[in-house]
Parts: sequence; structure tokens; C-alpha cells
Amino acid sequence: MACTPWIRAAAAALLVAGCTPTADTPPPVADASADGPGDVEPPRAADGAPPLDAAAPDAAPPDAAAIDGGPDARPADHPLPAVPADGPAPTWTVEVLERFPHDPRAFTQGLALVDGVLYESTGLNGQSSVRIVDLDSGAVQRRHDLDARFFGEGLAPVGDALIQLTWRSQVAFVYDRATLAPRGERRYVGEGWGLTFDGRWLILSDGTSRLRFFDPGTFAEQGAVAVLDGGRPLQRLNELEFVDGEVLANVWMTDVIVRIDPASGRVIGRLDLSGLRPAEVGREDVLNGIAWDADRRRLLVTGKRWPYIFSIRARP
Ligand SMILES: [Ca+2]
Repeated sequence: MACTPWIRAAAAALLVAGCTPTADTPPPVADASADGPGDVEPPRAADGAPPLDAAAPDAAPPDAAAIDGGPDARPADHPLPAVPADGPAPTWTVEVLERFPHDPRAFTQGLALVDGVLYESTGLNGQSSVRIVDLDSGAVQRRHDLDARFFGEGLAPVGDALIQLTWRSQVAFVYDRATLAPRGERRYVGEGWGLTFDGRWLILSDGTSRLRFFDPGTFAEQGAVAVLDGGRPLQRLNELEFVDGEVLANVWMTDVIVRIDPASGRVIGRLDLSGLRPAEVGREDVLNGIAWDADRRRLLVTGKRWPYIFSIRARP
């Protein structure tokens, strides 16, 4: 087991056994909205406490090579190309590699895949759920429905637990990842939109341009970073996915997924998925849902009430 003491403590708080953090990540930094790109303050906790690294001596340095390490930094079959070290963020079109059926009633708000198992969170009051889905057939193998008071949002696996946000209820639900049996709740302030786990921190979007970092065990907020696209705050960040050192984010009501450096908040690239939206879906049934299959290096995307999940890669 590769757990650090910090992770073990967080895992214990979640009753998580056998956690295997998969990535090292830059520590969260304070909100950098007043700063331009490349001019971000040194890492510090949101409450002005000493740098997080001081409280977490096992913290690893930022894994910058995974983001902009040049053409040899990633395998040739990686669906996300290397990003230029400087200059404007590129936009790539994408090609579909595989197409899978998807429940057209699922108002997708969160998608994640770990150990070959696909997990989905759906939204809308009275229709919200957390699911285990067979990717190849689209069959829902397990499902837990939320009380109609709750509107399900982002979803992230952490060890053998699943954590699901709610939109405005300021509560996150914790489940057993294998059975979807409820394990408890965590409180947070503000809206919940997207959620992903970088191996150390939960990363949360709330519909603004911020990415917020939370302790997965206590849900204590550790800091935040403002996402800047060409120097301007990028609002409406929605479903998230951590992929090899970067954060992918749906931008609500667009056909675009942005690639974000979570250390600086800088948008380092965009994927244009405008060709994927099925003709039969409604106006609010937008692109939303990104899952990274680390074992098979597949990038899966879908949308709200879309009849398909697609495996894609950027066109070089
Ligand atoms: Ca996701």
C-alpha cells in the first residue's frame, strides 16, 4: 500500500480501507482571482494558516512534467496531447474511438471510473441517484435513489468510498463504493457542481470560476484557485475529472471541456466536442460527465440524458 500517513488519516475518517492514491498534486493555493496567470501567490491555506506543506510533510512536489513536459511526457496513445509550455492555450477537436449505450433518462452530473467500474451521479429533484453502470451495455447494475429534497451533483471515488455532492443542500453523501450503502454525510458551504479526487484532495467546482480543495476525510476546505482562461476568470465550471496532473472541466451550457493546471488555475487547452451532441436531446441536456479510465487510458464523456457515452481523444 502506498498510503501516506496523511492519506491514512483521511481514509480512516472515511472508514476507507486499502486506499491507493494514484497521483501527486500541487497543493491548493489561495484564491488567485486578483492575480494574473503566472503571478500566483505561494501556497497557503484559505484561513491564512501556515503553508499546507508544513502540515503535511509527505506532500510531493507538483507533477508539472505530466502537464507540460514536452512530447515525451506521455505515451503515444494518450488521448490528451502534450501542451505547449507557453503561448495561447490550444483548442483541439476530438475523434470518437468507441460508443456505448447510456440511459437517456440519466441527467448526468457526475461520472467516474475506477478499477474498471463506472459510477454515475444523476440530478434533478425526485430523479437523483448514484449508480454503478456496466459501460459496455449501459445497464444500471446498482442504484441508490436520493430523497426528493436533494439534487445530485458531482461524484468522486476515494478509496473504497464514493462521495456525491448535492447542488444547494450543502451536504455530500458518502457511500460504500461496492454496494452503494450509505456511510454518512459531510457538510460544506456553498453550491456543489463538479467533484474529482487527485489522490490527495477532493477538488470541487461550484458554478463559479473557482476550484476548491477539500480534505476527503473531514471535508475541511483547504484552499481554492481561480481558473483563468487567457487571464479572464472562466465561470460555470461543472463536472470535473483529474487526469495525470491536470483537471478537465465541463463548462456549463457549452460543448467545451477545458484542461486546467490545478496549481495555477490556468486553462492550458480546450477540447471542442460540438460534434458529439445528439440531435434528439433537449436544450438543457448539455455535455456533462467526464471519466478517466486510467488502466486503459480511455477518456469517456457523455451529457445529460444523452443516449451514448463516448470514448474520445484529441485530434493531434
Ligand atoms: Ca468526473
